[in-house]
Amino acid sequence: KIIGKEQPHVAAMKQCTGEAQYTDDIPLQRNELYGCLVLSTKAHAKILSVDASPALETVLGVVDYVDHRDLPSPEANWWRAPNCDETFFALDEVFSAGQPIGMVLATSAKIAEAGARAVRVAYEELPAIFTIEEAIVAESYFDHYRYIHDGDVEKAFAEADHVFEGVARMGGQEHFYLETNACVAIPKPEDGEMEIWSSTQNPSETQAYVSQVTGVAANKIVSKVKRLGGGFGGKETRSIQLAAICATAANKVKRPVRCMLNRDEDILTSGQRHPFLARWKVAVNKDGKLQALDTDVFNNGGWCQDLSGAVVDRALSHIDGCYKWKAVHVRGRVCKTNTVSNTAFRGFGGPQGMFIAETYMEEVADRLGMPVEKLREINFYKTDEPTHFRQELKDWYVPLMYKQVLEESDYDRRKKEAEEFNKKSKWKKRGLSIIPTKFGISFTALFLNQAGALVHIYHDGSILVAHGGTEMGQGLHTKMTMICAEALNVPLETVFISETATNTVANGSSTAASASSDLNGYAIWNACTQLNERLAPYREKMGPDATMKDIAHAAYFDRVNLSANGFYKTPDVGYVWGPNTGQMYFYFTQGVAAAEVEVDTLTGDWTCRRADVKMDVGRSINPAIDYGQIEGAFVQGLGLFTLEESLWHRASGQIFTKGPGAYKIPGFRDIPQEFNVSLLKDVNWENLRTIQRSRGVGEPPLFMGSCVFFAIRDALKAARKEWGVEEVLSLRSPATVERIRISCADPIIRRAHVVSQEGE
Ligand code: LUZ
Ligand code: MOS
Repeated sequence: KIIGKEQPHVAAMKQCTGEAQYTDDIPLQRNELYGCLVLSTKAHAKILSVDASPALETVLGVVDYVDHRDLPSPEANWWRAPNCDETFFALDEVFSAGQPIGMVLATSAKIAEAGARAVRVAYEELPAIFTIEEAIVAESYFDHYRYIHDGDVEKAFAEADHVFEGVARMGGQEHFYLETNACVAIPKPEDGEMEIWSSTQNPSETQAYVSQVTGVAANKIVSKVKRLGGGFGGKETRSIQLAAICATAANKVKRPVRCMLNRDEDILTSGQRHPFLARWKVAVNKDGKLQALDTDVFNNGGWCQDLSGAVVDRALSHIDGCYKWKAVHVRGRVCKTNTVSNTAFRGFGGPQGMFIAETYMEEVADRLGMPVEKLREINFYKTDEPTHFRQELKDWYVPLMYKQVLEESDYDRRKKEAEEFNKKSKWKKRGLSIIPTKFGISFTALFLNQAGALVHIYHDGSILVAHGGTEMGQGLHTKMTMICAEALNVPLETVFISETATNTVANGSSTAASASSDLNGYAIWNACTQLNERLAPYREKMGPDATMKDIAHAAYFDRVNLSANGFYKTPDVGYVWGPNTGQMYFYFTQGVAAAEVEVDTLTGDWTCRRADVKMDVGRSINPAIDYGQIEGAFVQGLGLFTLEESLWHRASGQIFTKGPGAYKIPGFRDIPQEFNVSLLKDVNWENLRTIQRSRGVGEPPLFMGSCVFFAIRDALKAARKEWGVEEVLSLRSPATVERIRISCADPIIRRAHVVSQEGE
């Protein structure tokens, strides 16, 4: 029995020692050139002229300049189905700073960079907008409008005791994977073949667009990745921009082209998590029972759509939090602005939807004068109750985990202690919060819920597995190796996964949506089932002591096919927007987290004294990996809601926070001082039909980090009470030290007269 064991990440040692190979570690190719992007420096402008001659004529070592004119056709420039509303290379207008215009090719990275700087671009600036608020005023939206409507909303509002309104606002997040986007495009001598190595979550879409920009059919393009140094959604689609540009360049000069973005370039060009704004209206009764929710949700898509529509869709489906409503009407729009194109980021709108939910829960509780912990508890869904998109909650353990976390974290006692502390402490305030989560597992685009695998047994008994998923540190290959080893009943060490490549497994989906263990795991399982059928006669004949080497050897000499192709598609799912029918998600991964913070109200600085996280990940395939995912996601969520803030120069539209100097990701000091993580045990998952009844784990814990934000809000309420401020606190995310300091509302800050310039 291998599945379910704590097993170290198969590449852990290699990654620690530096032995592990990433895209830019591929040895220098013969004749290779290095590329450097020429990027728009304007947020919105007409391009009057681009003059590459200073680069080509004065910088020694510059070989060529590549732009849209080097594509096989004008159509080849347009990408990102189904909207195809963006170009790989800018034409005569740029819509965002950081939009690629061209690429300079040179004999070294340094020379390419000097060459890119020498390219002269003349612009005529046009008006630009950056924020959601500006887009709403200008009615600048993409052509994507979706809603979920369930129950009689008008009636529920008319009959409820109270109607409360508010605005929830949260900022985006830079992915800040350790490995920036990187690519090596290697043209082959014959038939236009090309090999493309790209640090991508999406080798198949990379292949498709490399095929498009080189004008060669997909069967001659091989897209590969061994591992990524982190993706987090940032390489679900955006990596293709660089890959297609490198491929265009390599195709033009018929030489290998390499480019690995530096941190500035990566942040300037690759997009972030979507900022969100929601105008919510809640009908609630005196007893705290939620009645109806009516909300307009907006996200900032940036200059082109990318995945923004799907992101706002997922927010709409998570805006109920974990709470039962009589009636819901929520509407989602994507704002078109002149920022970089925002994209998938771990959670994909789910955390934003649930942040809106917990924001209205907090403010409704304050207005009712009820503890928010109580408001949450009395409104939890019960088992089998349907969500607003009419999916019954099976194997529903949020209420149970809520009780367990309250008990295990000694929540009530610590809450009382914090209140005592706050009475005695004037400038330091403590706060606690407990937050539930449910995260729907499945791509909302039905066709993406499929995966393939290829399993070879060599007749020395060793096994090579290929599947459609990419390894980005999350441990997918570890889990897949375990599944294969158990399915074939062989030792773990005899199973190997080398890389993800489009010539072994075709038509894969991006490694995303927390579904890759489910999807690829079953594809591998299905391939192994076929092999087991073929090997059964040998196993029977040779007895239980026969090794795979013995068995495979015998089968090989009997001319048995020792390779199998497996496939899996998620059953049952298929939601229809509008009529609100069909199943949206295969299941929900669930969790509850509690946190305690202490805030220094004079500086806005704070520390998380303790956090307790419990997740229902079903029967884990590998608890060691899952603990790592939960801890990592929690801290990444903590960063999202409290530390990380992207800032833009208003005049130029350029991102100011281009690196670790200006953009703060969590460090060691930001990890909770006491951090307790546990998995839900001793329940049945009767309805789960995944491998061993495990649940996807990649994204669901991220929202749990928000309990630190809401604990800060709790501490701020104590701080404001000190000064007699009764007004309900509308705290936007991220709760940076500046925002915390301002929200303390003490006489010092009131004298400072801080006025928000953010256009609230
Ligand atoms: N990507 C996507 C995702 O294309 N569709 C989704 O529903 C999704 N969900 C989570 C993360 N990535
Ligand atoms: Mo993702 S946000 O599952 O790439």
